[in-house]
Amino acid sequence: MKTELLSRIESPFDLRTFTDQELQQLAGEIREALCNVVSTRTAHFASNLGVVELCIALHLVFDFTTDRLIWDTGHQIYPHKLITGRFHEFPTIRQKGGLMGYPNPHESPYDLFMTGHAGSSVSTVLGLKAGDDLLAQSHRRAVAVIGDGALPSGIVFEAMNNAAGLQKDMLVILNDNKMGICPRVGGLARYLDQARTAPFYDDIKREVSRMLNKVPIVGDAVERVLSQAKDAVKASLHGGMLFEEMGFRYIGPIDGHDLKTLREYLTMIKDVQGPVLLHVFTEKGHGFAPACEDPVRFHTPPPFERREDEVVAVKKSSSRAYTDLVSDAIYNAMARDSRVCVMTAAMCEGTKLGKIRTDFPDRFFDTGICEGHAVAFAAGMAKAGMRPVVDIYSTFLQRSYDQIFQEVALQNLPVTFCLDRAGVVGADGPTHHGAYDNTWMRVFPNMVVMAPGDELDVAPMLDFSLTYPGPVSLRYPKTNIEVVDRSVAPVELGQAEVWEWGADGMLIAFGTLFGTCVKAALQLRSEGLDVGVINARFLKPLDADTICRAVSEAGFVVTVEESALMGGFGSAVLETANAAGLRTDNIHRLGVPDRYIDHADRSEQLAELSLDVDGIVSTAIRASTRVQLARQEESFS
Ligand SMILES: Cc1ncc(C[n+]2csc(CCOP(=O)(O)OP(=O)(O)O)c2C)c(N)n1
Repeated sequence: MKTELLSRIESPFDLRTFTDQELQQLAGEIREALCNVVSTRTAHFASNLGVVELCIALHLVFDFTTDRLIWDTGHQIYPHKLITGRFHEFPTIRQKGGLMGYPNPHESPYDLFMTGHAGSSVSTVLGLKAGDDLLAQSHRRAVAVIGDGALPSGIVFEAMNNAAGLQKDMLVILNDNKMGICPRVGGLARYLDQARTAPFYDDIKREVSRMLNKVPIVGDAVERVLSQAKDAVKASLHGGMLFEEMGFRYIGPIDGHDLKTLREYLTMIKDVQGPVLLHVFTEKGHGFAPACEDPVRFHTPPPFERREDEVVAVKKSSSRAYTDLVSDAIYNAMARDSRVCVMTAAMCEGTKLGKIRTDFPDRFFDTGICEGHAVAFAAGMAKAGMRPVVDIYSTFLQRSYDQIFQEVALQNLPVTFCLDRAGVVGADGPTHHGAYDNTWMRVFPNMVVMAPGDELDVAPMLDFSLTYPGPVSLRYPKTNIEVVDRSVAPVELGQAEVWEWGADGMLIAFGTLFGTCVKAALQLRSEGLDVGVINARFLKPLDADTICRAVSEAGFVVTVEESALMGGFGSAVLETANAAGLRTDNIHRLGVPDRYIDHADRSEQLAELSLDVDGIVSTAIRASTRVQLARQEESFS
């Protein structure tokens, strides 16, 4: 791989020694480095290809050892990592012990926040600026780069409103590539589309660049350029100058792949007072034709083989995941019942709702990256008599916690929450684990909380949720489906399913680790311990009879969940046993402890948490040993 310049960069200051031609070469080398690594593993790709020039220009014009830079979401951070001293580690990205696929302050002072959720950059940059001002650090400039997909998030407008009110000196760069993961949707999308087509823009660009080239770009001249640009933009956007009206100075749009223009504009506006929005047009996948042609697929492609600028093969997986089953179950429910509709928050691809979008366009709703709105919107639909399914990753649903509480649970409305990626998620790491929903869902009165034990539970649970007269949360992890050999009991509210009883111990699984528990029980039996397994199915209402029987009759109980231990399923078992007056010292809980779990393969993470067969077996053996020692002590005394 040709990375002559890239390999010489130790800090972004090295860029300043490069000629214009070398900077162009550097952009090519960064794309080459991205292609080489991303082709070997699933990782963010097209978004990174699209910000190469913008990233170089930012580091040339600003000094981010003192100035502040936040890449919204953080999935487009790879070029930034490459030029902030992490080129040599880059091949380790998203692997256990290697670089994270998102900004990580533990890796570099150039990464300020560990993020992976969209929309918060403008708020944090405003906070940095306000803090710096109060701490006599006003010289520190503040920059947020936000995509047009993240822009409609409510929090962005909260922050812009606040920034305009405070009139803080800060720069928001709108990286407009017409895409979220899928093509952008909604009214703001249409608004931005107008800027692409407005013929008048060419004139503004010509005029602004003429002035930039002609006049010394300081003081009054800058003001003149900016106000002319503003008037021109106002006219071209049919009087709807959203950003200007909100109190931001709007500049652009400019070509985000033209390094010279980017540098000129950034240099011109970096010391402009008050909040400024620079509108930059980029192309998702720029510089790698297959990614430009299919940016949806190349947002996070599976490993692929390439020859030069061509993809010759993409590694395909034939296995089906829980996501596939849930999407099929929703599809079937929609086919049966015209009241069933589905909401996604810009994650149609990830939640595999594409066929539903095509076949039921009037009952498929993509709200954009607006989880809070999606939930309140579903509440309205439920109140109107529909049966909405909110299909959102567990981690992103956190954004809508208050709407789950007030608009849904408090009103006892029949909304089904499908929590995808609930559990550990592998290479995305701490920002993306769906590790907390057991805890936060179960605390709301009216909420039913359930999880399928295996493939056979999925459709019956989804169907159950659509007949239940209140809110239901259904969680499932990012993994391939599994079937546990058994005669399946029907899904009934608050009923667990007993695989087999065991006198020495019982493993109680909430979720798809049921199969792992069965394997562990079989291994324990082969080692002489009589261990049984329960597929809990419901965390709320918990099957108190079955759980209490296990706690009182078996020597020990191990609860197994892919979620935070604090307040989760195991806690519910402890609470139930305690309320029934049972002893609880024989209950052992496996799950996610009170710390963040680093990125790694999902299987590595499960092993680290003792949520694999070995971990469950050794926990059970330790529990059994304790029981035996206690019995011996009792017999001696
Ligand atoms: C709160 C939240 N919801 C959903 C996602 C999943 N997600 C990751 S990137 C992305 C698209 C972002 O689009 P945009 O901001 O335009 O950036 P681009 O990839 O186009 O550069 C989405 C929906 C997320 N990271 N955070």
